[in-house]
Amino acid sequence: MLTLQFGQCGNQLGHNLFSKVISDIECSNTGVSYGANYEYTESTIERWFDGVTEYGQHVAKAILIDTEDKVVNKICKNVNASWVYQTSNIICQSDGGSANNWAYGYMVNGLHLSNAVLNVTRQEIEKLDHSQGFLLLLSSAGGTGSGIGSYMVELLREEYETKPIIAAIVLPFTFGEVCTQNYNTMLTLAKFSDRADLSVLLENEQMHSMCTNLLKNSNTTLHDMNNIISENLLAVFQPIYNVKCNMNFLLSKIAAYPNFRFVTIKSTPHTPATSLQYESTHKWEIYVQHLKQTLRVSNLQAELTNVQLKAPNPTLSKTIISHMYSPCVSNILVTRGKSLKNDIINPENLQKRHLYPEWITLNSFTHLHQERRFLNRDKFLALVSNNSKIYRPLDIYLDKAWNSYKSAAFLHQYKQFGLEEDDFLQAFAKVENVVREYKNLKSDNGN
Ligand SMILES: Nc1nc2c(ncn2[C@@H]2O[C@H](COP(=O)(O)OP(=O)(O)OP(=O)(O)O)[C@@H](O)[C@H]2O)c(=O)[nH]1
Ligand SMILES: [Mg+2]
Repeated sequence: MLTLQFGQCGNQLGHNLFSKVISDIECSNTGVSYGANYEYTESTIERWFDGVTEYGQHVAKAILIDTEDKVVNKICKNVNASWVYQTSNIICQSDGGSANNWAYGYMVNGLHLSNAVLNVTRQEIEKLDHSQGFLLLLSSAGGTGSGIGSYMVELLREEYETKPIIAAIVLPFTFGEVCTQNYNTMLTLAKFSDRADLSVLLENEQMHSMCTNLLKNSNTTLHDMNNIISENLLAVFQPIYNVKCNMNFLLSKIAAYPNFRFVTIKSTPHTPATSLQYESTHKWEIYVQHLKQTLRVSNLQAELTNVQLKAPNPTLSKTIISHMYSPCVSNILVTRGKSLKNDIINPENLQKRHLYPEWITLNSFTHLHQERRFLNRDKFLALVSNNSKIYRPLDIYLDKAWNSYKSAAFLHQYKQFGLEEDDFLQAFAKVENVVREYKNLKSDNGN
């Protein structure tokens, strides 16, 4: 897998991700035999790294792209002894960024840097015998990640028609930050909706709430939020037992329908570092039930039903049976940790027909398991879900962007770099279409 990190967010997140990969394989209490752990470590290294330096550091299979060098310089300095980035894979100009402007990123900087990015990509792909595809990391709100990311996803799709492209797109807080973030998000989602095979949407607002509510972290930083995002991604991408679980396999299970290529990842348990030693581990069924609850249709009291912000609760999970669930195109449940005779993993709850529309016949549910402990936890579960709820955040950005567009706010900033009204209208139409498709999903029970 070749990772392309774009802009501040993509680069900081990528750095966090690779560091966590190393922490995962360096964990001493693996819960499995020497041989099983050896195999896990080997396939982890094969997936994320390419060779070692003369000092024995693993070299990340990654390309770093930015239009200002502050972040890239910082993360390259901050690499611990076990791994490094390849300096020739850093494509960075020191021009002060893309000014939170998708058009500047796409039309100017994308054009300017794309040849360099493609050349390094080609070299990397040639080196990697069975490269599985691309993982693109970016935020949709700034100018570089969103604009150059969008430019590159088009070029990569053209050049590598059949190679899987998975994007992890960080969505901004719905309030505040920068005023152009809604346009940038719209334009980015429109490009990725049909170029990437799969886009994992990661809402900063949700990550922030998880840090403050679940992890009791009152001074949440981007780094803390990246920790959760990386854990979500790695729970899915780290090796799985006994399955040829490459990107193509995952895509065939979760993104088999071209109109539905957006997913979220929910994971559990998340425990504050301070109470880790006191917290008892629940049975698997409690966690599976907890993840199912994240599929509940939220009502007006959104906070009450934002299950990700709560700890799994055995009594509650058992008593609540008849909720309305958001219709799902597909779900993948990944479980990591030991399954015991008196505590087996039964994913049946997520397999229930009522979660899926009648017309879904292909691979609606997949369960993947790995006995080896993940990041030193007894149990860790992630639910990759392609479900109707995804339309909600998209609708919010769409609405906000459309309101700005109607009053022509900030449009001149985009037009000065050659983006036309028609480009906006096409992007709106594409994202509206995605929203409509997800909104119209109906499950068997008519939800
Ligand atoms: N989760 C997370 N979000 C980030 C991080 N860095 C920035 N963001 C979010 O990303 C958005 C801003 O985009 P950046 O990635 O900073 O922008 P950029 O791609 O560098 O583009 P320009 O700076 O405009 O050239 C905002 O929504 C930030 O909240 C990070 O490390 N983690
Ligand atoms: Mg930047």
